[in-house]
Amino acid sequence: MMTIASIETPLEQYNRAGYALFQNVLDAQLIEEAGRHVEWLQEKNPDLRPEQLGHTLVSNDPFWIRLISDERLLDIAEQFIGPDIALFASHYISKPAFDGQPVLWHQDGSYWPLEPMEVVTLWLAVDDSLPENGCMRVIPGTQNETLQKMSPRSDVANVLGSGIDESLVDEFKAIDFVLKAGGVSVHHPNLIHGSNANNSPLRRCGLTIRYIPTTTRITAKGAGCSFHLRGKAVPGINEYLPKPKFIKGYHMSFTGWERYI
Ligand SMILES: O=C(O)CCC(=O)C(=O)O
Repeated sequence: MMTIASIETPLEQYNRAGYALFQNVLDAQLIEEAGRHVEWLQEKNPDLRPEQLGHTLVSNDPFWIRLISDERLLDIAEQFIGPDIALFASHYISKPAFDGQPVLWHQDGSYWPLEPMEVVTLWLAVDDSLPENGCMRVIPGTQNETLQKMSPRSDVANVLGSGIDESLVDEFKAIDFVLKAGGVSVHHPNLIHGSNANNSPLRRCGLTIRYIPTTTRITAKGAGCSFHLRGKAVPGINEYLPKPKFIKGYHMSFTGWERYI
């Protein structure tokens, strides 16, 4: 008897396990620019730890908008949230060599003022991301659990300053997201996930990008950086920011900056 192997689509895997992985999404030149962007941001913001580059820095940064608007990333987001897409938030979490802070176990949706909680995260590997340098780890299947309250945590230096009650986390079930630079992972807002400290000689930088369908309302002013990126906006749901204009000598130069003047 012949058996036909069934191959899950990324969406089927996401619905079953809460995540999907895509290798070789962005090309080496754009990833090199993203790596240079992180260094440029660090120079401009010496008071911020490199795990904290995001939020207010995004809206006036043409390269950032160019990167998160890349059609290859939007094509992935569209598989999970449909064709009408906006940005809610984006952060680089760049863990320096030997000194990268952990992200404690958490559920993203517990932090977010979104109604309904329809949102998908794409996590773009700017560096190779491995267990040694603190890659993302997830507990598969926990996307079906309800959102818990996150508790403040200062017993260990960590990126979020908070996390989920660890008695709710079955760490034996954790899997590592191993990605080459240019690869992308996708995860659900209820999925329990985190990452270990980086004590290795290799930087581990990832860019989190939170995409929402244009039917999702951002309910707190100033909570994100909302740009309309693809498809139709829904009148009365969100106000979207205008794309920033490139200013030579002020912004980081990048391939295609001419499209932002
Ligand atoms: O970059 C990391 O280590 C964690 C990322 C994360 O928690 C997220 O994207 O929600």
